[in-house]
Amino acid sequence: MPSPDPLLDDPEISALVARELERQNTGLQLIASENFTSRAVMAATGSVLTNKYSEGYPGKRYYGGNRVIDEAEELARQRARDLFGADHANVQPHSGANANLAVYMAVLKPGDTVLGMRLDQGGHLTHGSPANWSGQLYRFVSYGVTESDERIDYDQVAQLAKAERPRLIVAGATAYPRVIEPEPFRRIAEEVGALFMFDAAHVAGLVAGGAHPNPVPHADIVTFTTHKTLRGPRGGAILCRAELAPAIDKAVFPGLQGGPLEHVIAAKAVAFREAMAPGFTAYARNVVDNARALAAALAGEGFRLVSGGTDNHLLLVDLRSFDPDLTGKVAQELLDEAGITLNRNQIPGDPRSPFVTSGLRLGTAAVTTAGMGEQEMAQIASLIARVLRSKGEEGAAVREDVAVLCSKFTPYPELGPTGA
Ligand code: DSN
Repeated sequence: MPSPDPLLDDPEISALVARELERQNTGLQLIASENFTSRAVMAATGSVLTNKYSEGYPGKRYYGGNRVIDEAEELARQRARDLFGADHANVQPHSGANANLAVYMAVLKPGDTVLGMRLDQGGHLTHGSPANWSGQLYRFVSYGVTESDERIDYDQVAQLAKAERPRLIVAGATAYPRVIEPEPFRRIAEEVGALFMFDAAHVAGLVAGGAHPNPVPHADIVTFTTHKTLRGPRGGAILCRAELAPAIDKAVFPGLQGGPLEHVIAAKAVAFREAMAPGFTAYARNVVDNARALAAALAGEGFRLVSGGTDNHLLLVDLRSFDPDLTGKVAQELLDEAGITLNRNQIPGDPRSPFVTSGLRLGTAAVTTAGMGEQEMAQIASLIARVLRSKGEEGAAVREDVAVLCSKFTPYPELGPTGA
């Protein structure tokens, strides 16, 4: 007799899922790249679509039996095109990193010059870090933020572009709290005859909800992930101009990946539909309003905000004004003990290593999905300050207060112990 919840047949994994559900329901999830998906997204991810091999694309597969899968993937592609107003969508990349690699494979030759934002200024590993294949295969030249206002130095981008004549200019970031304007990048790319790629991994949901400018009309290629502000399943996608579509598709498959994850692609389609619903505009606006409120409250507690605040879903905190000896690593660990989950992050010009850091990165996408508003942001700032001011002494007491706060904003109150 099968059990009502099949995962219970595996006691070890079901116990771990139950513990993770408890952690997500009872703690503050402030990792800027995370969110809580809908149950519909999770249902598609856990569906029979996981059983099918479907190398190729709708209408052109290498295995039989793909009539239904073709319809599901075509629906995902259509919804992605409609959501962002793009000519072409490839929804197969397993991740944002794969999406970026596929673009580089499609439009570059090894050794080609590319401009990208430096990791320690807010960029991403795949924007040319020497530790990543992007920095090893291609000749990345990095731009950063100005010292004065810690915002993207568009003059530096223009100067580097003129001097280096890159084949591709990459915009986008993982730890940059301000709007990234696509137009200046477009103009610079046109001036030097470069292609322009916008990595919208972090802000895709803000773009979909109308809270941030849409890069699609300006960029030749836009990559994004589906699981951050967009609130879909874990994965990546690529949008591009029609003439680049054959090269992009060829780079994703057979260039980089094998069988696509059609259950995840169906879940991406679900998320795209959810992002087209009227409520998503209010969600995107609330994410930004909450980030601003959290930034203001943290400033009130004595933390310095990199660039003075935020325009998007994330904030970067410079801990040194609060406590010159407190590192990002220690702060992250103390807050983790108190049920407040976030990540340490280098700040521009950070004297400490990426493993230690002087900063913290916080995001409001998940807590906003859970229903929190500006009042709760003020409470969160005060809880964070209590933990760090007491050097963890008050961690246990704060853990209890966090649980009380989260009990009013539980993301998955209706799920059973194994998440089914
Ligand atoms: N790991 C993601 C983030 O946290 O921003 C980027 O890949």
